[in-house]
Amino acid sequence: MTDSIFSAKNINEADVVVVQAGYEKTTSSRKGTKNGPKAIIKMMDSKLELFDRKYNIEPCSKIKIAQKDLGNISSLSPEKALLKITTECGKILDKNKFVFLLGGEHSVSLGLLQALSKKKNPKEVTILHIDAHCDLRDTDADYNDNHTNLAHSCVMRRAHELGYSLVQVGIRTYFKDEYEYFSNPKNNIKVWQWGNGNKIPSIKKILESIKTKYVYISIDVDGFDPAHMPGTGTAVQGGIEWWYGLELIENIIIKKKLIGADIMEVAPMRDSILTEYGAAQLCYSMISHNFKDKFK
Ligand SMILES: [Mn+2]
Repeated sequence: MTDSIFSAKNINEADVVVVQAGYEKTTSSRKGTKNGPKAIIKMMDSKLELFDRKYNIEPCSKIKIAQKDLGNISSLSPEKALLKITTECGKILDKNKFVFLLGGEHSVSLGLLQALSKKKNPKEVTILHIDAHCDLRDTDADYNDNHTNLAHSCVMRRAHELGYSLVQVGIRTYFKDEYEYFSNPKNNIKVWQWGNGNKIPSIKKILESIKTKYVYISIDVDGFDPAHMPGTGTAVQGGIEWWYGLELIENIIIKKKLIGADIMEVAPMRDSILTEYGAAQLCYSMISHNFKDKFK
């Protein structure tokens, strides 16, 4: 048998479960996020080096990593898909496993965030949200006649309503109502914008803007520059540089307490594996940082 990052035979013996939720219903531009999780898992299983050049070890030999596919859920309504993802993530959390969720459109994140909210008070948790977009719409009615409040563009608004604090990084486009929402001091949302005259913030500054000990990291791959992550639905120029992004994520995981994470909106392209390969690297290195105490 060839070596694999997925070193746990089943969920019961795992430290981490990588959950595939290839849900796609409400995306507005280029389609294909339903194929994201499978493509990322394939990279982790067959293309990524097992060896980590920061820790000089094969992390998967020390961390038991399992994966679970929620199957074809794109035929479900947004409400039913959310219930399914919340329930399935909840079952894994009940076994005291770390859940790493792969989407799918960004609305998928809400399932894990809802499941986690039953284990830990969201008021004690900050979501570090990497994205080109705020995803703070109340509904998608401004661009969708068949509107819903569970669209991918609404996910952080729903998470904020659950009580989570928000620190957004890489933001470079938003709708008027989103601007008004995050600008309202009462909502207490920190938005680190890219472009529009803003200097790239130091990682120290971003860390200081996270006021809680517990953190959840939600990555929309379009937060990164499209040079690094081209395969996504709504790419925007001028995003987060690759090594900066990796260093930011590493620092947050090492200095805070990570309770869950996700990578969303990978929509594989015909002629480039760059996006799913990058997402696989991010996923594996985030798991490694989080469980680095096992390397001693
Ligand atoms: Mn986005």
